[in-house]
Amino acid sequence: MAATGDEITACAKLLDDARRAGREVERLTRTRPGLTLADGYRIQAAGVELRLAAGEKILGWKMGLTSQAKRQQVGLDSPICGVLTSGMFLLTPAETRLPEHIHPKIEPEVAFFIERRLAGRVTPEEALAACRGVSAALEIIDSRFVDFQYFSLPDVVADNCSAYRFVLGDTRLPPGEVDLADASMVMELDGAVVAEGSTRAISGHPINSVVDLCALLHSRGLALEPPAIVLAGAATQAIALQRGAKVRLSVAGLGTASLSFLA
Ligand code: OOG
Ligand code: MG
Repeated sequence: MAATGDEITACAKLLDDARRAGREVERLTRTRPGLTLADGYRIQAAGVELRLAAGEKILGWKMGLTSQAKRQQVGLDSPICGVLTSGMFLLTPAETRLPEHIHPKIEPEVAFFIERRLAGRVTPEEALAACRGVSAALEIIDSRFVDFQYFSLPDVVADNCSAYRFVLGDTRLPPGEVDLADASMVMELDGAVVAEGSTRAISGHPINSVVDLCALLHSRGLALEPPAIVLAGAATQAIALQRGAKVRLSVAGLGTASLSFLA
């Protein structure tokens, strides 16, 4: 049975308080086993409303679990989407103390800048045509749930797909000028390579993440409204991030994204 409006509001408030305090909470489905994926998206939307009420703006969407490596890492098997807001936004080179976090992890991604409305079933060509630019990106995820793993799809969706911060890279190119089919991605932590992959690992081709996002939005009666940043999802597993860490991602032909997590 779908959750009531009061339950949705209570769950959104619980997760928003946890996020703002940097405090982990039990996963929602522990005490509410009947929570559905649709409930998860309703809780996510209610959580975004709380961020808007606090003065943030919506910047776009993130896709999650678009690579096999990520799906295996968390034991879940379908792509999900969350909302990117202004409070999450960082530009390369990002230097930040990252206040109020729990157990952050970093992911190698690419970001698309969408400038035309995309609604319903779209082709990869239509998605590319709606895209003004693409850049390397890092995502810092920070699940609000105890132990990070072992959550269910309704839980992680309710928690806005663990969204915490994202860093846009130093170079933005028109998508026609980059070969995104199989560009190598190398992520270094304090100078050592910790994750290596290819843009191919992201939905077969990262633009397919935009196609899949449009389908997910359509199933909820929504469209991809411009201007929007879309994170395509991590190409590799997420790597734990400690205070003092320096991270650098380079994507072949597409520049770098970097972050110093100040101690
Ligand atoms: C869920 C978010 C996944 C990605 O890029 O696949 C994600 C999680 O792993 O906590 O952001
Ligand atoms: Mg991600």
